[in-house]
Amino acid sequence: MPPTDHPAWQALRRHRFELDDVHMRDLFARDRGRFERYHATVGDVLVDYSKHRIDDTTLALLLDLARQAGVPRMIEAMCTGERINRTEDRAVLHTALRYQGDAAIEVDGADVMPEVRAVLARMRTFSDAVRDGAHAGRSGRSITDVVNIGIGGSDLGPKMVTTALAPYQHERLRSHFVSNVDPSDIGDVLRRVDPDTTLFLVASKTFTTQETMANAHSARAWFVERTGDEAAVARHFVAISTNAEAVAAFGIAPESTFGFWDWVGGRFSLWSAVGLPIMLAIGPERFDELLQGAFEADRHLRDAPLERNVPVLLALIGVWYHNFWGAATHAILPYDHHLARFAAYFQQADMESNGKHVDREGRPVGVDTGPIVWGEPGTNGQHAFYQLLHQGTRLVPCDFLAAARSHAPLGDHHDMLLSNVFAQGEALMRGRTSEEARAALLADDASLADDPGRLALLTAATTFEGNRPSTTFLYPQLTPRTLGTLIALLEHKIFVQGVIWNVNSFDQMGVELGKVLAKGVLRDLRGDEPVTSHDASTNALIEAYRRMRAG
Ligand code: G6Q
Repeated sequence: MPPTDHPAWQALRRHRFELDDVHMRDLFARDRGRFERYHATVGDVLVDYSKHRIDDTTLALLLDLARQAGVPRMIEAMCTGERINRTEDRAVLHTALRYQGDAAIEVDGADVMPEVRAVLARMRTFSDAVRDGAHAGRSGRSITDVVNIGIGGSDLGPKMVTTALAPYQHERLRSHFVSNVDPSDIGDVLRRVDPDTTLFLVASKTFTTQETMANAHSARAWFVERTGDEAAVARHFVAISTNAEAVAAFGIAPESTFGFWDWVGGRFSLWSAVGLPIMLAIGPERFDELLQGAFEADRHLRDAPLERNVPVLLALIGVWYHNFWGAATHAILPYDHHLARFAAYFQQADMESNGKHVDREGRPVGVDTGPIVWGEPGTNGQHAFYQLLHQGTRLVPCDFLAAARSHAPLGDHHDMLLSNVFAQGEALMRGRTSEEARAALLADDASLADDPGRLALLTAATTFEGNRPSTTFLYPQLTPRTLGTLIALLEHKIFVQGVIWNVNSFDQMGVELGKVLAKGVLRDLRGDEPVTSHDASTNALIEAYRRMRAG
């Protein structure tokens, strides 16, 4: 059913106008129990969703919407292996990759868990061997550098998690990630590594992606040229893929191949063999903790009642802003430096999943779907784009993330960091009234009272309307387990939003289009005939490129 047909959607439209003139500052002032009611804990992650333009009526209506959209049924459908990815006719079972129980999870009547566990076991054996030096390079020296070659889902997850868990990194192993077909990317990495002690992981679900295959071929050519040892490719190259045939054609043997399955979407694959660079970096035990943390969130998604279900609540609050308040974007602002790639990761997870214009039946979806997701770590962002968050004309719901303990304590740095994140959430919510602004200006410079024009100008400029929403995620420390919980909670939020909008969150036709388009243009770049097959702009750009390239 189109989302707007749900009675709750219509009720929310009316309710939104009731909240038009309501300020969160007043909601907090008249309700001492607001935080108590509007926060929850999953694993060791505290989620504060009290700084939102919501009251009990809003939540009740949003929960009605979730029920009317069939969220509970779709959660079960996903977790039990139904083919909910209808366009690709696939199950969606990243939850099986981190499942810690002993029940069967079936796709078409076959339990996938034995295979999941078998691949994990092989990954553990291999990781241990590389980490303890038993799997050495061709000259007998231990591996020092691991280069993951992959793009999109085969890059962002492993890179984000490896960066996030840098404090757990094996002391001998350095991790590198090559994704872009821009030769500068692989060039920068190859300049820094020694072929004798480098392990390449070629990660591609399809093993046909242009960028990844180009980088993999270039890495292999570089390796053979430097070592003159074709036979050593087997020791230095590993494949991670669902396409065993293409891997074999590339020349990587089955014993160096780690498989996964079509029911693992690229952007949800870090929990599969695609996570091998993570396991190499942090070790199998820590990788298990990452899976356990995610499982905690999976269990919560399935078991928690809707009204206490954090991914469901976060999804609904997002829908509330995007569809009823006109918010087009969503900012992810980690006050946790190692989460530098967290926003980039969720930019893909969200925008690729819910950037859809037709619903699950192929009809125009009729409402705005996925938000534009963006963000940078704090406090850096404060000195850059926060101006717009505080005083711009647009509404930007924000997610703040912060750990109570740093992995690298230093003086009172961490307290300073946390004082910033709390102050930002509070300032966005409270704002500053013109009376407060005026009083502050006069307290600073009493002579302004003699210049009413300037006082009015400065008062207007230093007034903050506030009422700007944020969710805060607070956790004791960024451990593998906590990170697993955080990622899975936000993955599920995206899924639930897709259910509300009735879109298929698990295909990515726009990505596939990009893969096809570039191939046609590449043929033209290689030729020297006049280019006429595109629009005038593209034809001219291709010809200009050819001239500039020539010299
Ligand atoms: C993810 C997307 C996309 C994909 C890359 C790489 O969900 O489908 O980002 O991961 O295009 O694809 P391969 O892993 O097949 O190389």
